[in-house]
Amino acid sequence: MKKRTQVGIIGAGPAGLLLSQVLHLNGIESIIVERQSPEHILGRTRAGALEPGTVNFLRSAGVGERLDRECHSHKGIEVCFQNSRFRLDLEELAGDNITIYGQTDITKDLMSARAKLGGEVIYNVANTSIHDLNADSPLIRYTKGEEGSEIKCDFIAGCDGSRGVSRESLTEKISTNFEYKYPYHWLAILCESRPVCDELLYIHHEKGFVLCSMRSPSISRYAVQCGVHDTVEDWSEDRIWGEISERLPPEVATTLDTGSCVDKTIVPLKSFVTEPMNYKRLFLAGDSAHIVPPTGAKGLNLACSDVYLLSKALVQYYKSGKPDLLESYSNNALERIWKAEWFAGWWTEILHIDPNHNLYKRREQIEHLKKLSRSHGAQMALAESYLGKSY
Ligand code: RFL
Ligand code: PHB
Repeated sequence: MKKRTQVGIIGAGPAGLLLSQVLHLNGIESIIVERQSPEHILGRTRAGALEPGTVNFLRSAGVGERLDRECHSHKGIEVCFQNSRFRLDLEELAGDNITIYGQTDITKDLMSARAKLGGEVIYNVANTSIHDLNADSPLIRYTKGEEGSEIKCDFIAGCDGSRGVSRESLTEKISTNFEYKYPYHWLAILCESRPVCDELLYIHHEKGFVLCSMRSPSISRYAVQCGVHDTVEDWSEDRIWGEISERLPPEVATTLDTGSCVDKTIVPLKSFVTEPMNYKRLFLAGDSAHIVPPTGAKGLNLACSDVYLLSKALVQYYKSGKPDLLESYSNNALERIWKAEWFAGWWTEILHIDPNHNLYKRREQIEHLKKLSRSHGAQMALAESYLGKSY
């Protein structure tokens, strides 16, 4: 089958769906091709913490209604190390809140918004490939079942995440990849239990980092630092609760509600950026162009800010014929991306235990955390980065 569209989008994660939605609201047509089924995509537990700018953008894209009704707004975060605990009042330090609303719910809302407006999303495709990038109308080819198809496009948006095909097409042409792998992973769990804290809790502990988060008053989200060779099978529920309990401050551990885990995933921690993010008529957005370690909660927020910039550039091009925002897309997006990469890497490294560190380096981490606990200036800088305000 042969099709024609203005913007061909590869990937129906948050970046691809949001781009297609915003383009539609501006009168630009698109078709999304997606490797997985909608059920598979909605079965992935991922991000949860949204910056104020992301929430506003989602509202403007017409998917804010359920978010506003069901989200949890946090005015602060807490940090624990050794025997101390301090709170960063985000509202007082940087004038805003962090919003907790799961990526699964955002994706669900975007899928139904696209369906309501007649958006074309082709799920369960295989063998996606990109062709004719040097021509005026590049092609996306794919197969669905036995049938091979192609979509002729004005532009291709590569929103196919960290394991897609778009980045490879770009790397082959011009891009440079920057990568750093951290010497530890996360065991991330979602469980049916009361959260231990009303706000997010980031814990530096000599046995390893723990993050306590939540999705609702009866669903908790935890991330536990584990080894790079650990598998999900190494972590029984008894072991998970034992480790979390040991790493929590004693007064919090006594309130730990140990429900059953509905999802358990090992998450490698990696920083990655590809530069530039476009070649001719192919533009990358989201995890296809960059990966941040999840400690800073920046991945989904960056995917949304890429889509904000790319949709603005495409709208300008179709409304006025001017290509300047498309030409500056990569530089504009990378400004924000590198700031978020730096923040996510820094926050990761002061909170986790590096197995290769000597005692001096560990002592240095404690001094850093002490400074954060006492210095208003240091707290303000952290709050601004955390809320995505210093960009
Ligand atoms: P996605 O979500 O990976 O979607 C890409 C889509 O492309 C499809 N695809 C293809 N389709 C067609 N042909 C191909 N060849 C294809 N190859 C791939 C895939 O099936 C998929 O559906 O990328 P996108 O849209 O860029 O969104 C990025 C976010 O998913 C990611 O950055 C966040 O989840 C990262 N992240 C967090 N971000 C935050 O902002 N706040 C957080 O609190 C946060 N916590 C997290 C996270 C990521 C985590 N994991 C599991 C990596 C917590 C965790 C544990
Ligand atoms: C989450 O709830 O998934 C979450 C929250 C904060 C983070 C990372 C992940 O820093």
